[in-house]
Amino acid sequence: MSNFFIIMILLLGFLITFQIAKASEYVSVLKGEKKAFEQQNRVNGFLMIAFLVAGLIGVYWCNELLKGKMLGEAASQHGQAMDKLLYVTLAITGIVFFLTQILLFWFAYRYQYSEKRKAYYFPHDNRLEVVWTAVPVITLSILVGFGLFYWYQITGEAPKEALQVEVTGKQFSWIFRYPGKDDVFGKKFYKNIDDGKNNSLGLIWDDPATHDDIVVNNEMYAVVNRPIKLIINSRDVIHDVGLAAFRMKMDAVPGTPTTMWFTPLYTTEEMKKKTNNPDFEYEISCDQMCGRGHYTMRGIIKVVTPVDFILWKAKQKSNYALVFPNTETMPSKDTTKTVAAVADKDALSKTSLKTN
Ligand SMILES: [Cu+2]
Repeated sequence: MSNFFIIMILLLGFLITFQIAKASEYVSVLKGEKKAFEQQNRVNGFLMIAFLVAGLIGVYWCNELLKGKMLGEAASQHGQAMDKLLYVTLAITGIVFFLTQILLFWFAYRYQYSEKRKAYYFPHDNRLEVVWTAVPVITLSILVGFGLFYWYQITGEAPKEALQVEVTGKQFSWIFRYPGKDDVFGKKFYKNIDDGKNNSLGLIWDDPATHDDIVVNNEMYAVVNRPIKLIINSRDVIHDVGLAAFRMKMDAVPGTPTTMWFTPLYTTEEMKKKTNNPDFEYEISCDQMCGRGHYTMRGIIKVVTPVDFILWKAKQKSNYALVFPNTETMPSKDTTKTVAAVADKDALSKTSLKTN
């Protein structure tokens, strides 16, 4: 029904515009072509200025409306660098925007038709062409260059001391895995995934390196001022790890692990004070429409002090210990490496091969 009304309104609008155009045509016949043409020119000139002023007021209004509603200060080193880049880009494009828009509409008004003026014939100038091509090319190349520099940094090699966390998206939640004391992620295989048997990642229990792996749902722990490297996977469809407060974002693609690393600058507690919001939490959102429950894919990242992190980790039981409560859980480091070397690379997930 509402579609019908929309179509009717559009049709009516079209008819009205058509009738007005027709009426103004009759008026011009009555008044004489020349006079009508001059009047139309004046009206158009005035409309140009009106549009410019209304547009600039609109820009100011939007700015006032959204002031303070933007994300707060970036909470990672990379995020702060990227914010700076964004502000520089906004400043440059902003200046160009105001200059070109004001000139565009002002010229259209100022140089409207006049009997007393003859247009200066100016068809082409090579120097001008070079200038207005080269200046944007150089400016944009510099901006894109900086963007690429930061991109390669966050997707590149993480510092040695980085905390490694495997993030797996699934419909519709996040699974986080920490390597245990051996600092090695045990092998996994997607056909082993069995939520009923408490093996949401498909860990291979024959690989001793899996025995101390800690698997937690929807709440991840990170250490303040320590780089953290995320190894990102998906169990089903494409998801996207969105970390707005850290200005980070990376697709979670089934079968193709992606990585990114960053350094959190403030603990969750510090952010609560900074933002004046006692309920503040670092959020991990799914930034890729992934199905019916997409909006529920909200995870939490707790950024804590190194001591709190050790305490938290000590309290966690390994996934293996949850599945086999009566078995010894700590494999020695040597066995882990042997198994990793012998493992069949095709059948096993490549993620687990990435140790450091
Ligand atoms: Cu998702």
